[in-house]
Amino acid sequence: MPVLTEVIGRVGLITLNRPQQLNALNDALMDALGAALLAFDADAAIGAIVITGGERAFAAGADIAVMATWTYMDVFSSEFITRNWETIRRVRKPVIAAVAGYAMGGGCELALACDIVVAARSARFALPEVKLAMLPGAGGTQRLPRAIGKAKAMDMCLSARTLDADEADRYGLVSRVVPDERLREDTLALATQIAGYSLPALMAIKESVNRAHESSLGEGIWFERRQLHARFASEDAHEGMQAFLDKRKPVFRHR
Ligand code: CO8
Repeated sequence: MPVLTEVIGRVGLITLNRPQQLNALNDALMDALGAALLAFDADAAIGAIVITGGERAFAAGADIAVMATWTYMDVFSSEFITRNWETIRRVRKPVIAAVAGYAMGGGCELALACDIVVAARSARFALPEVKLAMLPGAGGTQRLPRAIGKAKAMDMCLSARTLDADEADRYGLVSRVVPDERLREDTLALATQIAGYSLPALMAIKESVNRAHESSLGEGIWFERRQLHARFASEDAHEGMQAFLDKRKPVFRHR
């Protein structure tokens, strides 16, 4: 099985599972990942999703052994990237990457496609495609500059520079850094916390933050404002505010 799935409370955990190849992302793995993401996204019992790898590698990138013989027509006609990477963009629930070891090439891009990245101290991030005379083609040239700015992104893309966890944290590529032995526990605790909030609120927030990357500031502000107005149609929002005033824990109906 190229990915393993587990349900822990309201969290759907997906583990990339090609350890011998450092979780290199072949089509079978990406198809399985897409199917697992869509299944958790559709499951009312799940409020947040975690994607993780192994101790040595989150994922070392696209499977070079497979790609080496592909032609232009192979990738064009099979819709390489589009076919299974667009699935990740369709997921409406929060997705957290829990990264230990190598997150290289497509592995780094997979982390960048997640909403929150929790890095273990051992995490190493790089886009080394230039060494293969390739380019970061799973969103890397677009998401990385938006995450860390042009100067750092150009450095990583053009020189294949590797960032350790602290550098990645400082530059804004990751959300938090934790000791390796706490990666699973801390990420699950974070996901459990998030999964306890009102799901429509989480989805509206995710859509709004993502819109920041896809529109002008003016358009993004308008989108956010309409999302805010829509919150006033939500029972959960009224419950959340009333619970604050009553000094009690909110009981959300839509999780
Ligand atoms: N593809 C296929 N096999 C891989 C890959 C890979 N990306 N990375 C590692 N492996 C395999 C190795 O071939 C080796 O196999 P074997 O034991 O049969 O020889 C095994 O995994 C262990 O790897 P190493 O022996 O190399 O382990 P080291 O600890 O010495 O080195 C590194 C670890 C530094 C991560 C090294 O393996 C490495 O540099 N890997 C390649 C990293 C890379 O270049 N990634 C970018 C790939 S291109 C890409 O991602 C394009 C993105 C756009 C498309 C995304 C679509 C999914």
